[in-house]
Amino acid sequence: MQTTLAIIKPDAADKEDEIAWRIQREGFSVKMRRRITLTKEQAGEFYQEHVGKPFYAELVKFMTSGPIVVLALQKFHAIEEWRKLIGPTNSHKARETAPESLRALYGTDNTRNACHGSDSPKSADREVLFFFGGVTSPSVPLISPSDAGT
Ligand code: DGI
Repeated sequence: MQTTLAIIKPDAADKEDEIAWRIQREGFSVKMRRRITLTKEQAGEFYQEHVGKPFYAELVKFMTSGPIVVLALQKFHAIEEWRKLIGPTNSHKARETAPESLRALYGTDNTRNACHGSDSPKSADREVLFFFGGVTSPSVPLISPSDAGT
């Protein structure tokens, strides 16, 4: 089993129920869930690898524009499987190449792209720690697949 960090971004947070249903159908377990609004500092730290890139300011502005839903998802090959489910970064491209992907269905463009997924085991560890303080944190309730939408 592998754990990945998923985010339902501000443009799709109101579609959480639909996305949670899809998450369940695709066989992921929701280990942890938080609904939060990021500060500029938090968003900047989360996306620190993109500091200095031309889209960085727009990215931070978007990610702080409303609540997000953060999920720790578990499945065999969760990192790759979740990346496949969300589709390519650019939602325009997702609609062309992966029309059933979450970014195709719920995203708009290259910035407003509905979902995030860790891209490697190292970033999954860092990102789960960033939002949940570690996968075994006793302070966060565990959610089973059967109530993932709640
Ligand atoms: O792992 P991804 O989210 O697919 O992509 P990433 O880690 O390379 O970039 C993080 C986010 O930054 C991505 O979801 C949207 C934004 N981004 C990446 N590349 C571009 C971009 N935004 C714009 N406007 N243009 C880009 O080229």
